[in-house]
Amino acid sequence: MLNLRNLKGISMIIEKTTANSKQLSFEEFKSEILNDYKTAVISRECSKLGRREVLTGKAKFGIFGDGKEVPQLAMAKAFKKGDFRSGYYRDQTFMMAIGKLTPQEFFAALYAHPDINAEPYSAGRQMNGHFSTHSMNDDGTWKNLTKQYNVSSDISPTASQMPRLLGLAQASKVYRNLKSIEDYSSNFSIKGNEIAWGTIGNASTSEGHFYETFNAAGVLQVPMIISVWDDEYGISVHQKHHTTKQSISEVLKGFQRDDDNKGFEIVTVNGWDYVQLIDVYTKMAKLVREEHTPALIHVQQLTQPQGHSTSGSHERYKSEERLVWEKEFDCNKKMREWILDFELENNGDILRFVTSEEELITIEKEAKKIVGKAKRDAWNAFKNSIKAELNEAIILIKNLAQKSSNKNFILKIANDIKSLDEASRKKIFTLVRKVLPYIASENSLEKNKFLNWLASINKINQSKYSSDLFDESDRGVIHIKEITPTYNQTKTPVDARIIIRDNFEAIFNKYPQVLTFGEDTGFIGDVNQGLEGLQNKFGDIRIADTGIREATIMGQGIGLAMRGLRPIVEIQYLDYLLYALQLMSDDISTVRYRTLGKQIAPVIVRTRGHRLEGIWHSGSPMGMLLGAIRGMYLLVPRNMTKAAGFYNTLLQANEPALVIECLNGYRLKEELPTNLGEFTTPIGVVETIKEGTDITVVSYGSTLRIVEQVAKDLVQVNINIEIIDVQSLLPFDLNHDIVKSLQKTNRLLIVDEDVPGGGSAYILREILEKQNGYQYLDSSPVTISAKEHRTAYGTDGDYYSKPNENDIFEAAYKIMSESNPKKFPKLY
Ligand SMILES: Cc1ncc(C[n+]2csc(CCOP(=O)(O)OP(=O)(O)O)c2C)c(N)n1
Ligand SMILES: [Mg+2]
Repeated sequence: MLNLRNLKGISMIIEKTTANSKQLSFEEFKSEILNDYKTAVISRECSKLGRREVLTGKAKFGIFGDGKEVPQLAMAKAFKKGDFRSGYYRDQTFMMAIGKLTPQEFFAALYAHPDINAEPYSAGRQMNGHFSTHSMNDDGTWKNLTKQYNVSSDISPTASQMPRLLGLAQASKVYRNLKSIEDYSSNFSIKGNEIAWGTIGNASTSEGHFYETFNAAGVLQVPMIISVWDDEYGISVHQKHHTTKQSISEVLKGFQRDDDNKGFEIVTVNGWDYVQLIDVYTKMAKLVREEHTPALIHVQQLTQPQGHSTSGSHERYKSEERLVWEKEFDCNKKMREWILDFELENNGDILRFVTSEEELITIEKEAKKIVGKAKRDAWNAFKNSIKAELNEAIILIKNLAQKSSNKNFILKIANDIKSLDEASRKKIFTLVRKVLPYIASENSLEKNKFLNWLASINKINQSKYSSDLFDESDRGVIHIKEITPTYNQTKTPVDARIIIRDNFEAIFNKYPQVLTFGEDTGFIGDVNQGLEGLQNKFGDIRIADTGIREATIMGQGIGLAMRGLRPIVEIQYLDYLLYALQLMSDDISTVRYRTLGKQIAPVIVRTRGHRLEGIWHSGSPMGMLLGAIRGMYLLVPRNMTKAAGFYNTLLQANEPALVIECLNGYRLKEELPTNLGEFTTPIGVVETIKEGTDITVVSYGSTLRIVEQVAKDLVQVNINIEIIDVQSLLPFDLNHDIVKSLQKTNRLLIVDEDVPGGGSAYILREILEKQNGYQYLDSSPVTISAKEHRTAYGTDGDYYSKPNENDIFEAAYKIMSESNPKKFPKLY
């Protein structure tokens, strides 16, 4: 038995290390401490060498975890399999401590090695320090996340890891409390015992995302522990410019739970105090895991021995005094001192971790060796993978040169390639492709060989940098077959919102993993009653109200989806999606891409927009969305049956999408289908809703109803338009049906209620450039859009702001008038 005397926290180390509650021998205890120290030293050595690799030009940029090692060792001890981390770029020591980052992987990331086996976080797509683990098997099925450590893929925008953290934590709550999901949950949760661990820098707590997440977590009471790594700076800017009272834990005191109110458990601890850290982390983890109370651990007095990143030096902005203090309070140094000073009395003996400093020096030397070798191995692996391409290129180009009248020019290129000393595909292929003009008019077997090789290597290499934006397998959502709605013989027109509602009811019965939440979503069943009565039927976990906080509503969706649930996130109006758009753009749209398909977040975002009357509640900012959310599908159903069909399609696959219902369509009448929950609207497929011969009119959403009306007026003047509903802006008309219509009509009019050059410009480019539509046009293509400003309020404001029936009629007429002025004399 050990006599622990007054060493607070040590008992916690022992408790953790002896999960089966057997007493830890001093030898085991000692080896754990020394092993931790070794991890800290290896991590530091990686940071130091990493910085050198950047400064000598072998890597582009480096951001490291030096100065944050010791608290991460403590966090790793409390982190269990099944848990999730959502953190930021400082966490390399944590990753090493849980066994998910080797020094070689550290350097592979620094060099941007585009091979998932060498760089398992993003296959070189993200800068170093952006970590992740693999949630998906290669066949698209989920791994058993309860049996592994889980790290949700990091992103660079500071604090953007916070909203997602809320969802990761909420998933435990759902899995613990939702009985109907028990059969489904085995890959994702064991009774909701998993903690979601957040990490964030002190300066980044100034972001709205942080405060919004904090408040929402307090409201929801989810198992979340946020660690703030506080080094008093955010790049060069001192705490006094970031945080009221210069202390985030001080500021957040009102969130502290007490006897009367639930809230947060908030603690502070010094980041160099290994013993205290372990004490705090172990206690907090126990509390949060058992009680689902969120916690904040404010880890203070951390340092940045090498400054913020490789982009600058902290000597420029830190005082001499601060720099001296940072040296003194370096957490690794403090841990080293603690190890050397440690003495424990045991039945009259004095137990120590080391007999002399030499033992630590040996560990430090060994760490240097390990890291040095890892660096060399990572560089060689990276370089060799490219070298093979370089060698192939030289052989092919030399052979080619022998058969070319431009032999000398081509041989010079081969020599230039040979003399490249750095591993860079850019450098190799920039030169390789310069051969092309020299051989353009020549023919030889060697030329064919070269061109074939170039085509195939281009394809392989392009995929290294571009694959996995969407699910490219046959499980992708675009492969879900259309099932048309079926109807009773007796027609039953209903308010269209009934179709949405009854279809959701079918969905909730069919999929136990589906849940929906948003502002006014739960109790009243959304502002348009598309979920009316469903909370009563399915409970307030699956159909829930939230606070007014779009970013964290989206974050809930992301985190829940990453843990196997299928959230339908409701954003009340399209106009307010902007609050959440950053996360759709930075997180949802990139997650599959940035992890090479190893993580997914198949969030379905449900919102409503387009056509009401006013600056807000009538927006249709498609150009903005098209630019921001490549990586999600963007679906614009013209009615509620189509919308319901999209939800049914999306739930059969694992990809994220935004569905925009028409705000003015809920009270219009539609037929109620009988195969609710089953019929599908195919994705990436347009629908011709009226055939015609004179002009192909392409539109989507609410404007279609106006176009359909105008079509009748145009018939009166002998103009017969064909109307195509795009339905799906991303992806766009995969079968190229629009160009088939153009082959018939030879004229194109695009009607869109986005600003000029927004959605309409996108549609035009798809048709003219991608579908080669320009070659079938007899008239100049025309786009009609809204005005450049937002929609003025009221009916007249709408008339003068958005494309109206006269605008559309006159635009169609003008196209015909220009080609046949006799038959269609000018209106104006
Ligand atoms: C939204 C956003 N704004 C700015 C940046 C640029 N940036 C990167 S790190 C950083 C400072 C972060 O400081 P802190 O949160 O204290 O973390 P530390 O680096 O000190 O650990 C800034 C401003 C960013 N990545 N994201
Ligand atoms: Mg900081």
